[in-house]
Amino acid sequence: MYDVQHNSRGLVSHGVSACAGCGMELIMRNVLEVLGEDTIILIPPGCSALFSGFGNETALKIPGFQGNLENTAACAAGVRAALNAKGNKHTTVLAFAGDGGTVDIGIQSLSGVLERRDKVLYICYDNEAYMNTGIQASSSTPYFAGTTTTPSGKKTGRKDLMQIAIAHDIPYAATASINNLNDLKKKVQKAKDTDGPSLLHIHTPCPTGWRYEPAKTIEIARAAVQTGCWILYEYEAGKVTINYRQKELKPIEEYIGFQGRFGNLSKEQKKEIQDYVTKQYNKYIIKLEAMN
Ligand SMILES: Cc1ncc(C[n+]2csc(CCOP(=O)(O)OP(=O)(O)O)c2C)c(N)n1
Ligand code: SF4
Ligand SMILES: [Mg+2]
Repeated sequence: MYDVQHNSRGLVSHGVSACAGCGMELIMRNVLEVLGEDTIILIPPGCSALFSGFGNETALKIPGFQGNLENTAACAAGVRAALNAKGNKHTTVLAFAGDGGTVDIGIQSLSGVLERRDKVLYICYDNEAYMNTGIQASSSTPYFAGTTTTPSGKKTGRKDLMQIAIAHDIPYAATASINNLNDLKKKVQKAKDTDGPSLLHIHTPCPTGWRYEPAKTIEIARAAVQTGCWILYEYEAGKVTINYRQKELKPIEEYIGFQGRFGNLSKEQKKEIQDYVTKQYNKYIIKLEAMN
């Protein structure tokens, strides 16, 4: 039998056709390293389908199924129900979906899983657009980001997936970043051990869609946290913990300055985005603190 514990290549084979510097590939490798081989994965269309593969080829050494963009969570719930019927409580059922497949097209099936308390680990890797079909904006695309459907920058902010999940009062939900893999892995373990639905919302830099040098993926992820564009926190048994606080936010330029998707902004627009992010960040921290 394949011994993952003693094989550093883990449960994902090499030669996956993700772009160089893909944040999502790093997430997949690290998540499966924590979950281990007693896992069944559900993947919708999107860049993560590069792992489920095509025909009889797959990059994953665990069982899985590729469903539709709108029903990843429902498919996961079905697998869970089948396992439960067989008395299997130990296998982790993992839904691994992009932002488009989560906050837009699959939001209703996700809500159903959260409401029914199905024991499913749902991960949304958020690369902030529909990348696999040509970088169209999703409702997770941030304010002012350029995509093929928002060429002069998106005119609205992003949907708040975490607060939508928390509104269902699920046992565990957390944000994470590939800038801090230890924190990410701890959260994966907690989610795995949760008795009921759990959700991880992971910020996922994408060199192709965000238009930056592939070698800068981790730097960009770090800058998102340090500039207040991504907040690391968790909701556990009704209590909120903010996992990281930047004493003083870094200027937004240190995040958006590297990325072509913000490359057309004027000086005034950059000032506007700075004011927007600072205000949103401060408001959000107050809101999180008030939740306890
Ligand atoms: C209902 C439906 N609408 C549109 C598509 C076409 N489609 C396939 S993958 C994809 C992009 C999904 O974006 P996201 O979930 O953010 O994943 P990413 O590609 O960014 O990894 C789209 C729009 C589809 N498969 N099903
Ligand atoms: S488009 Fe982005 S998310 Fe998709 S494989 Fe390339 S880098 Fe990864
Ligand atoms: Mg996406």
